[in-house]
Amino acid sequence: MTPKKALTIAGSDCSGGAGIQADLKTFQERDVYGMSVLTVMVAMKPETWDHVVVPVNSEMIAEQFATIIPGIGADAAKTGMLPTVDIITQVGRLLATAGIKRLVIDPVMVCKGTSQPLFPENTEAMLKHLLPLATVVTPNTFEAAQLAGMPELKTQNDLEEAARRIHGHGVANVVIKAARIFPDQALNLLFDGKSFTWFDRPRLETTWTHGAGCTFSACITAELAKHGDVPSAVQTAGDFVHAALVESFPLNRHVGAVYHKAMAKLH
Ligand code: PXL
Repeated sequence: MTPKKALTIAGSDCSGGAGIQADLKTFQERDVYGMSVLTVMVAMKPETWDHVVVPVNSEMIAEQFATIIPGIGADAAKTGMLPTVDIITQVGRLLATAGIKRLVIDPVMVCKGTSQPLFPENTEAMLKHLLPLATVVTPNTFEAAQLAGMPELKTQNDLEEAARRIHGHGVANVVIKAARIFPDQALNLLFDGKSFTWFDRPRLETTWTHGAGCTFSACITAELAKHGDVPSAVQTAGDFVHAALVESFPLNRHVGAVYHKAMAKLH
């Protein structure tokens, strides 16, 4: 049987935990055929884990995209790290005419292990060029606050207000990941413009969380590629990341990654 196909438009995390590496591993685990458009390369200094970030040039982004749309076709797509306003704008224009029915925007603004947010003007560009096209947007609480124009999200009411504001930018479904702001719970909030659905899991005490966000949005993308509905995709992605976090492991003294194979091993 021909598998469903999913595309990630994202950066390379050469450490293997996040970025396109996480996305392709997750697509494989969820039984969809994975394809990629690389937007940026990220390397890390071994002593400090400071990130070195080199964007891919726009001609090559366009060539990769054309390979897939119209060259192959995709049942669903996601975006991850888009390093500049120009690249966000370009990817938005490419997606606007691509006719991809199921699109997940992961508004990556910061890498775990570094506190350096990507540029604030990127937030504006994402709101303008990407959110109106999206089936689902998956910010964490920091990203949600930026997108919503709120200083900080601390309560469930704050999260609902942020979801309402983000939904106002034209995205069909907002999923806010609140893994860190409540003491015992990892909550995900889904807002479809009408109702709020809360997904409640016990919070895991691990510092090896690298790749959790990319893996979550990739799993939603894979489930949508298989024509799953949005609430089921969010549920499966939460289960997938929870399992991957239970078996997360250190890569070195700076960082540890989620284990993408964990859910498959449970069955
Ligand atoms: O985890 C966010 C992230 C996304 N994409 C790439 C990254 C990182 C963090 O390191 O390198 C390519």
